[in-house]
Formats: sequence, C-alpha cells, structure tokens
Amino acid sequence: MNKFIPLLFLAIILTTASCAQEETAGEQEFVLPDDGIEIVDAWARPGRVNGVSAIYMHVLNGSADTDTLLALSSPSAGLVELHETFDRGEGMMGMRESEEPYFPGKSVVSMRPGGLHVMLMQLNEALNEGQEVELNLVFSGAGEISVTAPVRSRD
Ligand SMILES: [Cu+2]
Repeated sequence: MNKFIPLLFLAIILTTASCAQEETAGEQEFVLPDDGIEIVDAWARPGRVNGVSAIYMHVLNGSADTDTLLALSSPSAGLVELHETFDRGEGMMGMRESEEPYFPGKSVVSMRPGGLHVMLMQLNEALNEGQEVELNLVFSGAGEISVTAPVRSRD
C-alpha cells in the first residue's frame, strides 16, 4: 500500500509541471481591440493537394459580449472546420469539430498546435512554406473577417 503513495506524488508533480510549462509558453501579452474581433499571428502548416493543413492564430475579442464563429471558408480548401484536440486515452490524441465555437468578450482565444485549430481539408493546391493561404471567418457579432496566413513549418 505504501508503495503507491510516492508514485501518486510523482504523478501529481509531473502533472503540475507540465501545466505550468504550458502557461509559461502561453505568456504573451495582447492589446484587445476597442470593439469587435481582431486576429493576430495567423500561420498555416504546409499541406499537399487533396491533403490537410491547419491554421493557428490568436483571436482577440474586444467587445463585451461572447461572439460565435458561424462559418469558415478558404479558397484553398474544399472543407474548413474549427477543430479541437482531445485525449483519446493511452497516449493517443484525436481531433474533432468543436461544438463550442465561442469567443468570450474581452478575452483572447489562442489556437495552437495540440489544441484548438482551423482545419483545412480537401486542399485544392499544395501549401508550401513561403506561400500564403487566405481564410474567411464569419462571426455572429463581428461579421466577416479575412486573414492571410503565411505557410511555415512548425517552429
Ligand atoms: Cu483538425
């Protein structure tokens, strides 16, 4: 019985350490817009024709209210979805369409590798490093926003 206690402590320490690291990596200061939504630092992963890519960004909602992402599209992809990453257990990660496309007022939602992302599927062109990909987002409050994301390998 006593053998399990140190193991439990170790598990807690490891969990705490990895959480702290994530927070440090996410320590970035943003200036929220006075109103509406602003998207900063958008970038896309490389992808092949008929393949997939992902776009990451920080979504800054300067309005007082939660905004909802209604639609996504890109001239480079046949299908675009907001995805979330989840733990499938046994060290496997999966992803699925987010059922909560909500962006709370006066806050920043960050899309990062291993987390929330915009998934580009059915690519109609190859996305190579140095190129750019266009993404259109439609929010219920902020309306339509277009961003241009440079394609780059994961850094
Ligand atoms: Cu995805």
